[in-house]
Amino acid sequence: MRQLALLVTSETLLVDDERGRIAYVPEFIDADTARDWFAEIREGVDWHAQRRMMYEREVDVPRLVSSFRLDPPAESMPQAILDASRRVIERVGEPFNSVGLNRYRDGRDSVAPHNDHLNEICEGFSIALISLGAARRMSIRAKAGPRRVIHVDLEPGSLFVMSYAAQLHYTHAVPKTPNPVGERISLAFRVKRPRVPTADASPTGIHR
Ligand SMILES: O=C(O)CCC(=O)C(=O)O
Repeated sequence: MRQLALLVTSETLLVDDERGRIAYVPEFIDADTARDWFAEIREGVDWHAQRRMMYEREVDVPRLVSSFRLDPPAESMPQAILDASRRVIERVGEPFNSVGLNRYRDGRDSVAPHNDHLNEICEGFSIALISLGAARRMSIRAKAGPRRVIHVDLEPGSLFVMSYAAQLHYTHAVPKTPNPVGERISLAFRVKRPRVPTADASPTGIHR
């Protein structure tokens, strides 16, 4: 009972109503492990710079990204990500089968306000984020009234969990900051829909 009480008090509920549930768990991973995972993932992952269309112009995505499926995990996946996925699955109790990685090199890197692509994730399941490296601010905004804005500094080793319903009613963002800030890596765990065979499977398939 004592241990359960400690677990419950370590979780801060930022949102918990008919518009969804958003929870923040600082020190989910101890500081030494968070430091080791950051170093291993930074070095061991094949990071990509991406471009995307914005207002009819192609622009850089302001961060590096990568991703892995967990069903089953690729052999090239760093052990740290496997360990992190086990911890998150155990804590949240949901069958996360993919992890998206974001690497923010400095305060100019960011993610704009958005909700997750609901057509890619299984209905009803949460999105869980582990933060490593420098702390960065997450800004959460209700899409409709009553107006609600929440800012939370995502500390290294923390866990941040948003319910599926929260994706319908809130956006989340990691804004740019003019303050000097070190590198940050986030691991975003999702329950993705099963992969469907695409035209890419044909010998002359078109790659997107
Ligand atoms: O880096 C973060 O904590 C947020 C990442 C995010 O919003 C996303 O991957 O969709």
